[in-house]
Parts: sequence; C-alpha cells; structure tokens
Amino acid sequence: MRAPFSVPTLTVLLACMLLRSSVAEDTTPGERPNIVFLLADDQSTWSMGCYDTPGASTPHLDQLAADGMVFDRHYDTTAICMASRATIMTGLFEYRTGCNFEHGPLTASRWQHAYPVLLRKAGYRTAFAGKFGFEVTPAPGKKGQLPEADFDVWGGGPGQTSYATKKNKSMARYAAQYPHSTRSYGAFGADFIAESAKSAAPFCLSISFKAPHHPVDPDPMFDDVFRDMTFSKPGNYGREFGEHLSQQSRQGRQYERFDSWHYRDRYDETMALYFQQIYAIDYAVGMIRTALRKAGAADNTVVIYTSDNGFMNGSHGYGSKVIPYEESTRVPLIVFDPRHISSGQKLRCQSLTGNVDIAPTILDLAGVPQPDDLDGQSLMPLYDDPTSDGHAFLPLINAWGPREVHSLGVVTTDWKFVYWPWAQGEFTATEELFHLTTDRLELTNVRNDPTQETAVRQMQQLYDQAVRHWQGHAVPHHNYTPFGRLFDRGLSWEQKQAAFSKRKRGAKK
Ligand SMILES: [Ca+2]
Repeated sequence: MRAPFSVPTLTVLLACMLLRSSVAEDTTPGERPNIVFLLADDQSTWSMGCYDTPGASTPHLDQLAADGMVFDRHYDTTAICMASRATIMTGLFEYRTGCNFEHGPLTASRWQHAYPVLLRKAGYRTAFAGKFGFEVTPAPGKKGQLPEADFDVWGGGPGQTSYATKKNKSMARYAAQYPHSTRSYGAFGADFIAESAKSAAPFCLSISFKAPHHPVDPDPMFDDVFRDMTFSKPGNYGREFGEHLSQQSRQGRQYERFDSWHYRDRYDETMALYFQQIYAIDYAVGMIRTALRKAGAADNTVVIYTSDNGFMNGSHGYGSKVIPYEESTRVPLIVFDPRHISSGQKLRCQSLTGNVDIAPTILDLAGVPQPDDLDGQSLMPLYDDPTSDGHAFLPLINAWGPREVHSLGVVTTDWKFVYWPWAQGEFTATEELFHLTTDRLELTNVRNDPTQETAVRQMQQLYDQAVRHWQGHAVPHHNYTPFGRLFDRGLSWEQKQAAFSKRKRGAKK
C-alpha cells in the first residue's frame, strides 16, 4: 500500500543526501544511467546461492548480488504471470491494472504510463525480448495486441512463447547459434547493448525469460550440472506441513501438482531440472554483463533482477504458485547500481518491497517524472539506506482460478494475514495469521492463539484498509468490482455472492 518512506531522524536524512551526492560525483553531470531489467518466470528464492539454497548454482546472479543489494522481503502482489507483469510495468496493483487471465488485457491508457513507454518518450532507446505476458487493448471489451511498435527493438512473443528459439518469430535469427531460448535472450541482450553503446541516447533493455516456467524443457548444454544430485528439502516440505493451512487453499491445481509435478515421488530429479533451467538464466545474465563491460557501459548501467512469481516446489505439499504463502509470493530481487556508494558492500535489505516498486524505481533512475497515484515507490531510498522503511504493508492478491481459492492477504515485515472468503457448503470463511519474524516457513497459524490478540487485531485493520483501497480504486471494468465485496470481512456470504450474480445479470465483463 502507499505508505511514504518515513525518515526517522535528521541524521538519516543527511546521510541519504550525502549518499545521493556521492552518486552524482561519480557520473558525468546530466548523464542518465542505462537500465537492464531481467525477469524470470516462476522462480522461487529457493533456487539461488545468494538466497542460501543448498545445491543450487547461480554464480553470475550471486556476483550481481554481491555487487549490488539483495532484497529479502520482496513480494509479488499477485503471484501469477500476467497480472504480475502488468503490475511490474505500471507500478499499480492488479485491481488497478485490470489485467489478468480471466479478467482482461491492460488498457492503452494504463500502458501509456508503463515504464517502457515513458522511458522511450524521455529519449531512451528501448528493447524487449521474451514472454511479454499480457496484451494492450484500446478499450475494455476490444481485442488486445502486443505493443511491439512501442519498442525500438523487439524480441518479444505472444502467449507463453517457446523454449525452441526457432519457434519465437522475433527471435528466429538467433536459433542456429542458440537453439534454446534462454541463451538466445542473453545473445539478444548482448547485441542490443553493443548497438546502443554507439548511440548517445541511454538504453533500457527489458528481458523476460520463459524459464523456469513449465513445461520443463531445460537447455541440454547444461545437462551435466545437476545430474544425479540430491537436494535438501526446505523445512516445510510435504503434506504433513500443510494440514494447518486453509481448506480453500487445497482446492486449486496447486494441490494436485505436488503429485503430478513429482515433488512427492521424484523430488531430486524435479529440482535438478528446475535448477538447471535457472542455471541457464544465470548463464544468460553472465552474457549480458560481459556485453556491458565490452561496450564500456558497465559503470553506468543499473541491473535489476527479479521474478514474476515464486514457486511452491513441494512446500506444504503444494506445487506451482498463485496461493499467498511465502514460496509463491516472496521472490528474488537484486538491484545493482554501479554508480552508488552502497554497491559492493554485500548489503541486504529487510524492508518490505513489492513488484509495484519496479516501475517507480526505473522511472526514478531515469529521472522521468512519475505518473500520479502509483501504488509502488522507488527502491532507491532503500539502496541509499537499506535499514530505512519500505512499505508498511502490501496486499497479496488472488482473483484468478477456482473461486474457492480466491483470497486476499496483507503482509508486513513481521506478519502475514490471509482471508479466504469462500463459504459455500462445507466451507467457512477462514483467516490465517503467520508470524514471519519467527516462522518464515509458515508452520503455525496463530490466528486463534489468545496470546496474539493484538497482532490479530492490527493485521485485520491493515487487511480492512487494503479492502477499502480495492473498493475505492478498482478499475470499473474486467470484473474487479465484485472482488471488493468478496474480500470484505464484514459482509455475509449471501451479500458477497450477490455482488457477483448482479454483474452476471447486467454488467459487461
Ligand atoms: Ca510466472
């Protein structure tokens, strides 16, 4: 939620001003940084050396982490591809982009305020490659399309794209040398960087890798990296650590994928393939950083790395994503600004950040004025001082998939509260509360613990505030208004249901 960074003391304020001035001294006055934004698809923090994952191998990303800053409480406010990508590009929560599978594409008016459009208007040379993940429509109800014409160089594709480079039309020129798409994006990035370095204009490169999204199809070049390895399991792995979680959370495909995606019976093999796909991304990140050095652009290029959602990987006995638990919503985030005094100190940030913050950060770095009323805020004050405050709280949204699984949560640095409204038949509306400070694995729901009454009340208040924001700010189209009632704890099940049936009878989707 929008909660301005608080600056507790004058000392901290002065320190930040000094840090900022140190940035200015290191760069040519008026010179704007280049920006490289790299996005994985379905990558959990349980996949990287810099997030302490036993057996994973991510040397280039670990180096990026050591060079820059790692964010340890970074959340995707919707943990599914399409919605998260629209949020990342606009800095708005899902109910304000109006964009998700089953709801609809992003409207052109919103897209005009997305960071790639604003940076290009400000003189940046822009490129996109990979899975774009959503379309742009002139108006609700009209057909959408990919905004290819809004980039100087385009290597993007529709839908899920393909792991076979030759099947990705805009990337086909790389197919002979890089038959697997993950490395082809590294090559695309390297070419764009080399070309852009000849230009006086700064550049903004955005790459959205398909990996490690299903279907599992890793690059055979890395078949030996994790072959026959065995991996430690996280402390909340397996069904026995999911029995305390809501009945609603077990109704979606996440539940059966514990079996069908082989977390139960072939854990090591499954994780080896997952890590292999991420290893290929890591390799591509290495290609891109090498290209920055070769082009002489490394000292003035900010690199940001994150994922559109996490992945359960067997935690609590689930596979896949969407649900509001840590492995699905909390994701990797690395920011590296080579011009900054905080770089190279292996700093980590424990403040609360979200995917809504990516666009405001990029706009801030580029010196581009921000659109009014964004839900996110620049991460750069945290890069100045990682101990300063981030968001007071963020929503965790699921308005997709089976209705039983629709949920809204709020997370702070210390707590997570989740509301599951579905109350049909044998179900009753359910609340969950986790003390993340002491229980990052979410092994205990303390919602009904009498010693936690204060925390319950405080988190309910934040939750209700998030619902009011939804009710006051949701786009009028694409069926987001009824969810403002569905998530309202104060309404009966019948009142919630009426919001949906009313739309079904009269309003356009
Ligand atoms: Ca995804």
